[in-house]
Amino acid sequence: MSDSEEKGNTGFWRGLKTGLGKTRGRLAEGVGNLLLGEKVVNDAVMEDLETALLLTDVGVEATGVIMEALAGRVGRRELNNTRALHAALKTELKSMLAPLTVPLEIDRNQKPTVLLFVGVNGVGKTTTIGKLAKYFQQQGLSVMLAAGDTFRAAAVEQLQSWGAANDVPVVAQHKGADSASVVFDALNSAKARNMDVLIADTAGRLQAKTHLMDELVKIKRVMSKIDASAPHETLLVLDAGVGQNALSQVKEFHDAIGLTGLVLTKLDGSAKAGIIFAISQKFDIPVYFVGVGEQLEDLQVFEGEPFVEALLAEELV
Ligand SMILES: Nc1nc2c(ncn2[C@@H]2O[C@H](COP(=O)(O)OP(=O)(O)OP(=O)(O)O)[C@@H](O)[C@H]2O)c(=O)[nH]1
Ligand SMILES: [Mg+2]
Repeated sequence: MSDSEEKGNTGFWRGLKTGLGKTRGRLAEGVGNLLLGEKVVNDAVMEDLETALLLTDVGVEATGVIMEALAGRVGRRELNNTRALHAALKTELKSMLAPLTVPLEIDRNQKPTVLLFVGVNGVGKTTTIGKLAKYFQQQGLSVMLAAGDTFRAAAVEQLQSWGAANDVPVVAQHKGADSASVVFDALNSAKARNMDVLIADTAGRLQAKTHLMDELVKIKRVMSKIDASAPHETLLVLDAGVGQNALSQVKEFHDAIGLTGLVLTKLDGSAKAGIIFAISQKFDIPVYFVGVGEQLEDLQVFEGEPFVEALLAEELV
């Protein structure tokens, strides 16, 4: 993983460009047209662009905002041809993502900084935690994990074996244990061992009768008994493949427990990466990381500008 802004042939840029390939392909029909010579911008061009945005899940609201801004400039004759429209589209998309581009800061004086990971099942919480633990270790930070997903025995084992292989301590209990109690123990232990970062995994799915949000509220309450400022970040992991459904997930989790950041995974498998613009239109929550594949380096620090450049890159791969 790299937070380099450089383009060229860096792994960061290649990964982002490849990862966004499906969405770029779907956008290409409407957006690629803009690059075929310097044609006049007419209604058909604008309609193709609008359709391309909607097809990649930018959503009705954000598409409306983008199209209105562009149509205004076309009307004022500021955009004389399709190439100018393409450039204006880039600028518009970048400005939409600017508020979401905030680095995740770890305060080295706060020991531990607690990151609580939440999200529905299968979105990539545990995988992201593994990748991030490595990322923090590479920055010289000590990391501990809390196996707060006690729903499946395999979930506890997944984290434990990953921790053993990577020399990261994992606090866990048996399957079915109270996850708030696992997190409570982990926070006490992380404090006693003076760890820099504690990352808590949680279940995405529970037995029918237990309410996920109630459990998360309890986890937060228990943490705050040990450290009133914990958790320092509450991060929702979203699978980019679910499209518009991501919006209701953000709302539901944010209303219940208050989110401080988002991670958007599986962009590589999705042609719906436009969902990030819909998110930016509705919520003021930073996107800290994006997942563009299953390898360690495929979790990238999110930055709006290279994201848009990769999405609208002229060559297809
Ligand atoms: N292609 C791709 N796959 C990913 C990405 N992130 C995670 N995955 C895969 O998604 C699957 C589910 O990931 P997990 O990390 O187990 O998801 P989870 O949210 O912890 O799931 P539960 O524990 O069941 O709630 C795994 O096979 C991961 O390898 C990504 O960015 N790209
Ligand atoms: Mg998991």
